[in-house]
Amino acid sequence: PWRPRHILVTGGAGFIGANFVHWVAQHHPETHMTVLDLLTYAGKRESLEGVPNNQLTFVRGDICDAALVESLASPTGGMVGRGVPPVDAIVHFAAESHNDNAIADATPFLRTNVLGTHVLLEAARRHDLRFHHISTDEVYGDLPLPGESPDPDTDPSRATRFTEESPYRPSSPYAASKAAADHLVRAWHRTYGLRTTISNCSNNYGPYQHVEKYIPRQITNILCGRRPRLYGDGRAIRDWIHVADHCSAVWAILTRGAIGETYIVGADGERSNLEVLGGILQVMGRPADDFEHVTDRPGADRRYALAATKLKRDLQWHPEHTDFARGLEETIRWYADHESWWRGDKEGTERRYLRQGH
Ligand code: NAD
Ligand code: TDX
Repeated sequence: PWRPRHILVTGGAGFIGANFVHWVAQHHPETHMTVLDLLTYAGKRESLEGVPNNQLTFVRGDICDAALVESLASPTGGMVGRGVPPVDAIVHFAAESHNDNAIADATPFLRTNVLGTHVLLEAARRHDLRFHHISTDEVYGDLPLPGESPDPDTDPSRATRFTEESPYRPSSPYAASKAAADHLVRAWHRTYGLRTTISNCSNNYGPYQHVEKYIPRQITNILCGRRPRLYGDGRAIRDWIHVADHCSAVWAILTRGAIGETYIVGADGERSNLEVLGGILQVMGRPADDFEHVTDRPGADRRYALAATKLKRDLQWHPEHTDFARGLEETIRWYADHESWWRGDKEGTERRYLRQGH
């Protein structure tokens, strides 16, 4: 089977990107990686500590910088020639990723998620690189909660879980920017024959996730002596997957996926926000009602649920970290043990939330 010899990993200092770089280092030590990351508020060089130096080149820079991207993607650019083979694939994680930030100001989301994806696609086209695009289930909009009437513009005949055939109907500015990027990738395959694949994954959890996201925010609130903050009624459902399972799925699709195809990535992890919070409070020895109710996002998505049937059937991928209680406990322990990793982000993040009423 085909194996990439040198991957350009965009956003490799972010949550999922860093987990992917560690995963590849562990499972495929023969593959070189160049990480291109702007180190925005969401990225940290430290998250890549422990990856062998001879397997990793780190470049701080912007995916919207066409000259820089060209220099890294070209067969004579970057580290190439110093014992490193030319880049043969781009795995594209870089994005503005947080819904609350997009609701406050979508400008950086359109720039990075849409224009940045275009810059990378053009470089991949010039050099005929394999291109894997990381996307989200949020492009499909949401599903009604069981027993709750669907909102008026929802088609009640829709399937009960998202599949690769679900229509695009993003509800939020972030989701709309990711949907736009997905459409560019599909068009570059159809029009120019670029060798692309797309994965649309559900909510990830695990180590190195920014404290603005739901699970790390609640864990670090408790570690700081603050109460967790639950949006709205807490009945919204997310389909949780451990980040390590997302990483193995990306590798399966990159190396064995059919060109031009989209794969849904999910691990049958549907849980309400209230249930997840209950688990965190229990593990951390707090009373079950020790949290605040705060205002929900405008237009908040109610339920995500994914059927990863195609990925399992065609590529024989299976999630391994399916014991959510255990994964949550390990994640709580990781944040307790890595306070220096997140402490510097906590105050600023909570100040931002206070301004947004969350
Ligand atoms: P993250 O916010 O933790 O990391 C994003 C990384 O991209 C950061 O390191 C940041 O510095 C970098 N970056 C941002 N703008 C950049 C630019 N212009 N140039 C170069 N680098 C830039 O995000 P994440 O949660 O790791 O998500 C990674 C990808 O996975 C995103 O494309 C996201 O849409 C997708 N995704 C995330 C989830 C999830 O649950 N977190 C689920 C499905 C899909
Ligand atoms: O403090 C909080 N309290 C709360 O109840 C926060 C930050 C969130 N929530 C709720 C909102 C959502 O229903 O928890 C749920 C999850 O929120 P986020 O962690 O912000 O994730 P979500 O909006 O579902 O998006 C995530 O999954 C899909 C990632 O951030 C996206 O990048 C990915 O595409």
